[in-house]
Amino acid sequence: MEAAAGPGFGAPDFDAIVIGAGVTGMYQTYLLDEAGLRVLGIEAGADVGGTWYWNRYPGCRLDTESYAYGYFALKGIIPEWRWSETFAGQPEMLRYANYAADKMDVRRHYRFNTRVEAARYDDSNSCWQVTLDSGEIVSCRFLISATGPLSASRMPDFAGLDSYKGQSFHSSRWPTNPDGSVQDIDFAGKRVGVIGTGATGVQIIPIVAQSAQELFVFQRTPNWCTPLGNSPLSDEDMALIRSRYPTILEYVKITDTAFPYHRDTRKGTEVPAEEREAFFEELYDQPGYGIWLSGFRDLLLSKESNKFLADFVAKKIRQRVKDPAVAEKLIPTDHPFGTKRVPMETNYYEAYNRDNVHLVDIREAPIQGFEAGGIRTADAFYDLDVVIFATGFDAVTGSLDRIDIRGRNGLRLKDAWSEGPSTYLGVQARGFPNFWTLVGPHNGSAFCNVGVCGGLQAEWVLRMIAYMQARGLTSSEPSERAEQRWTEEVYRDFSRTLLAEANAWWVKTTERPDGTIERRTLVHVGGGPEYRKRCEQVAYKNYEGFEMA
Ligand code: N01
Repeated sequence: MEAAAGPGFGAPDFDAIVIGAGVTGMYQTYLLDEAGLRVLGIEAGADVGGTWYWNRYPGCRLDTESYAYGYFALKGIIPEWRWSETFAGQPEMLRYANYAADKMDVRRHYRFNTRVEAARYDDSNSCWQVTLDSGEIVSCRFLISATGPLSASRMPDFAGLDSYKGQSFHSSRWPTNPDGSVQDIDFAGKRVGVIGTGATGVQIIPIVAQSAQELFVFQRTPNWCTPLGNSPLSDEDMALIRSRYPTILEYVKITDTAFPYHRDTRKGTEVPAEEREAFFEELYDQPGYGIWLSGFRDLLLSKESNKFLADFVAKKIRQRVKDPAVAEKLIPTDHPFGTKRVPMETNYYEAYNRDNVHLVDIREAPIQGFEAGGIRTADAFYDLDVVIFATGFDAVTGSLDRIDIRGRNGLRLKDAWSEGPSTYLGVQARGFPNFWTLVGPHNGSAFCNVGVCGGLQAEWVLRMIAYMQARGLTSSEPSERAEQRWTEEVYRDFSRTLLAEANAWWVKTTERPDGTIERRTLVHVGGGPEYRKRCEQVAYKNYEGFEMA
């Protein structure tokens, strides 16, 4: 269908603009094109891949079972892919993303090396005017962000950083060669610092430890980490996986996070101690997220049940780390197990048994700043050749905040969400008509296996747009009431769980003037199936809660 022109404004340049060429954005672009819309994709990187394009640090890999991620069954785009490992490494993931782009033939819709700087909604014709960093302005009716929940890197503003003479960079901006290929930094003979011990740091540290002369890990908060258990996949394994794809897809659609695990039906508090331990041992030995996602059903609801598992994992850390003082520093004391993302590790704890690896507790002796030769903490100076910032991301809203998005009457999205996001179903916000956020704030696809949940969401958004087009509707935004109810529900669901006790990346933490900490979730934690059920109910009821005109 042709997008209608408004007064004083010709037909928009495009029906839809999709921001981002990661796994979700590419798929949305493909679906829109298939449906006959004129679609433009904008991507800051030089090519497709999103997360897998930007994160090229050593050790970077998927921690979802490869075969349960992405386009494996969505529209049957690439069932033929031959995964080499249970948890594929970043180079393979990037090849996979490129192969998917070829199969969907989406590159022709994209402008690469291009950033969206601003987007302004024009109420007079229900269109968006999108300003690119080239200065060009392109217009569209439907604006869809697929900017990723973990794409806006967070670089701490340490004093003296500019004066540091060594090499330093964020983990998601690994240095590249002039031809764009990733630099294979040789750490041999080098004194290396890694700041941050989240999922990224935990992947980098054991790899760099193998070759660095000295590795200093600057840890502010330890995390509960459990073994990834990666292994190669044989031809027989792959044949079996392929034959099971339909089942795998149906299964991940019904699990809370679209990972191939479901919770044990028992409560941890009801199971005798010996049986509990045996169960934990079994989970700990399994590859992947089982220990987090197949554990007792009250893991994230009961402090008592949670402590059983936390104590078990603490015991494992003490067994694996030889120096008891180091082991104690690696055991979290500030958050229950699984209330922050559990980093999946391969020889992470063993890295601390090496003579060249040193744990620096910057909670005890904070970093005071950088000097020409390295990092000064409250009690020592660390002479460093390279510093890797594994300091995470300005998550979920960060990538949107970096674009000047203005809705009706010039309302700035960043201002509208200054106290935390307010949305309906996590896909649209009042005052910002025709703007969809895929895998965005308060959206059930962000706390999920994004490869699957982002794809399912793109399909839902396509149906909503098709619904509008079939009826000649040119604008859609949530009603005040629908948005308020959804937002309250998201916060309420979150506050009922132990997740409300941790400063995970999916939480916006604000310190109030009286010193109390307020934690507001940035994601919907009610589970994928419940989320999609709600989205389908809304769709069935003619997009109830959206005001369409
Ligand atoms: O980031 P994080 P990440 N001074 O925010 C520390 C996904 N992912 O990049 O906890 C000193 O978890 C910070 O300390 P603290 C996955 O969803 C997936 O590691 O704030 N330290 C923390 O230790 C993951 O959860 C894979 O006290 C500072 C670390 O930096 C998400 O990305 C692999 C600091 C940041 O940890 C983010 O993980 C990797 C400062 N000023 C990532 N600021 C897969 O396997 C921050 N820190 C698919």
